[in-house]
Amino acid sequence: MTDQSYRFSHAITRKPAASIIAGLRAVDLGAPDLDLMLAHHADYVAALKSTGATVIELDPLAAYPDAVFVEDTALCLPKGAVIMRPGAPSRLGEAAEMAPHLAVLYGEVATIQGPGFIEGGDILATETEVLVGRSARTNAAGVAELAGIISDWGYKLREVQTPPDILHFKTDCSLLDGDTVLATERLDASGCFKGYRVIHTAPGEDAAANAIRFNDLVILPDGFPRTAEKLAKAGYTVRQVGNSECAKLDGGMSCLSLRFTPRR
Ligand code: CIR
Repeated sequence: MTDQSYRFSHAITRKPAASIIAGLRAVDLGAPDLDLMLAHHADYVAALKSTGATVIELDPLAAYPDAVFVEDTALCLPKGAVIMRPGAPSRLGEAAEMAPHLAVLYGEVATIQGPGFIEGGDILATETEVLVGRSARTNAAGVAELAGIISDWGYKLREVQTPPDILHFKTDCSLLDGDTVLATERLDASGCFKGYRVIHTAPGEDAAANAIRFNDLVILPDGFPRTAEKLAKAGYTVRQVGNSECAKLDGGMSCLSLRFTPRR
């Protein structure tokens, strides 16, 4: 077991634009407050940087209201990066915006050409496999195209199902270390984590599942004290970051960055 599924030299983030108020959401919980979101975003970037990683902070992209959620635009693996093809029509153009930034670091990048769709939020890369949840944003053709690309790099892809009414697979889970995941009970009940050690989010705290392990930290959205305590008891160093505004747009900790160690 290595630590390459959670030790990263780099992260890429993108500042939210004022157009974020037009971001996609399943349920309207009111407009996000841009100033508060910017403050939370700065805390998030500071947490990433505090681990010693290089964080590339991209400028806001006003033309794409959801562009702050950079995770959905690419999959970054040690052996290569793949530009995604978002299933949300308003987000399709975001992926091409990310390509040059990853090309600088990886040398060259692969691209999902379509006609399928796939978003990074549906992909959990563990030590041994790349789990991809089919969802309203990620279809069979998108998964198949990704499988073809990464199998050439020696990775094994396993297709699973994102639960209905859940935006992305990783809305409900995150990797804590090479073989441990944090997951909601409802996702774990689907059986997709057989063979992994699973820590459940505390009852009533499902939204805590969208966390990230980034180097020595587990970065958790603020407001889920019982899950934070569970993780601390399990030996993880937990950092909580405010997420109230991104949560209005169905976003969590993983959506806000691409995390990787490029090997060229
Ligand atoms: C969307 O619906 O696409 C955005 N409002 C939220 C994207 C969250 N991204 C993620 O979970 N990886």
